[in-house]
Amino acid sequence: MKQKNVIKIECYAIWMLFLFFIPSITGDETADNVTLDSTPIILINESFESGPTPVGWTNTGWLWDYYGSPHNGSHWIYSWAAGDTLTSPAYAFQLNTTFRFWKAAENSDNPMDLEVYVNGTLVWSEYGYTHEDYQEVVIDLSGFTGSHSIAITAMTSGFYGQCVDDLLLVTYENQPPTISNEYPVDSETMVERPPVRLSAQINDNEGDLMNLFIRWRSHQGTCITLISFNDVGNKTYQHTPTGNDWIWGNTTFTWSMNVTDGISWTNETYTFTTGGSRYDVNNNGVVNFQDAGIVWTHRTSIVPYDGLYDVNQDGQVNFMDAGLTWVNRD
Ligand SMILES: [Ca+2]
Ligand SMILES: [Ca+2]
Ligand SMILES: [Ca+2]
Ligand SMILES: [Ca+2]
Repeated sequence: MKQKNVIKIECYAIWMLFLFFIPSITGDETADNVTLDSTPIILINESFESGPTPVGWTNTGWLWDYYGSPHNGSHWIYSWAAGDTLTSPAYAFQLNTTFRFWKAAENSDNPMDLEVYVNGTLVWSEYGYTHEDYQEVVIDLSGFTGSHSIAITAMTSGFYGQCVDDLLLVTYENQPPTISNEYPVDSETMVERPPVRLSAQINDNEGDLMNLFIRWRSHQGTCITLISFNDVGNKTYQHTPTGNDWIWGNTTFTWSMNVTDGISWTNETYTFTTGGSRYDVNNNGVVNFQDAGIVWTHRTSIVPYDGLYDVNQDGQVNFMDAGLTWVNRD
């Protein structure tokens, strides 16, 4: 078995001086653009190194705790063949994900290559490095959100290999968007018909751009998107209802705001009930012979949506609807 260099006293002394005189370097630069109340989530840390290959990982060729000295702690991983690949299981990347590790070449006369992939995309590489001392690699993965695996591929030359130690994968908890100040206010009654708007304010604490869908449940019971907004910021957004779909009197409408910041969804469902009567089909505030006549006129309607005249909601417009309208006149 090959022997590694022992602790270098001079490096240790320099490091201690560095810490003593420049304490500000201990700040965590990964948190630069994270709001203060974001919670860090450690996905991979030292406990990963309890090897052999942890459950869920795929390992072709890397060895555990075999050659060389660890950077820190008691374990590390070691590659001595070209193309050894270590692949993590999928982790949920939220905000400002950062992957760090320390690497060292076993022998400065034998250049090493190292590559890091996220879901098969090369995100970092270094070719021909020869440093026998451990050096830290910090990879900003903030461009990745969702479920991803990380792969580390080593390419070594000759008999010597390379060590990787102290893997650290950190992400920050995302705060989902919020929805507030809906109009019409949830459960409101006597709402004018059609309502002047369906609106609500959306907000994302981290300032993430959002995709928003304003939807409703149609009279046929189908969920329909009324309008959508892509890559928008904190503001009030609205749909303006028009047409017969929105002027039934004394009817409860169900609608929703569905918003995502690309990581989390927030969904709110609201109802409101219109004022007036179902039989006031011309929406003029009274139910009289005119309404009954309009319903009768539409009894064989084949227009795409004739639900307005289907006052008994049985799926067709016929003499019964006209009769009911007449019976219910003011
Ligand atoms: Ca370690
Ligand atoms: Ca967010
Ligand atoms: Ca009327
Ligand atoms: Ca009917």
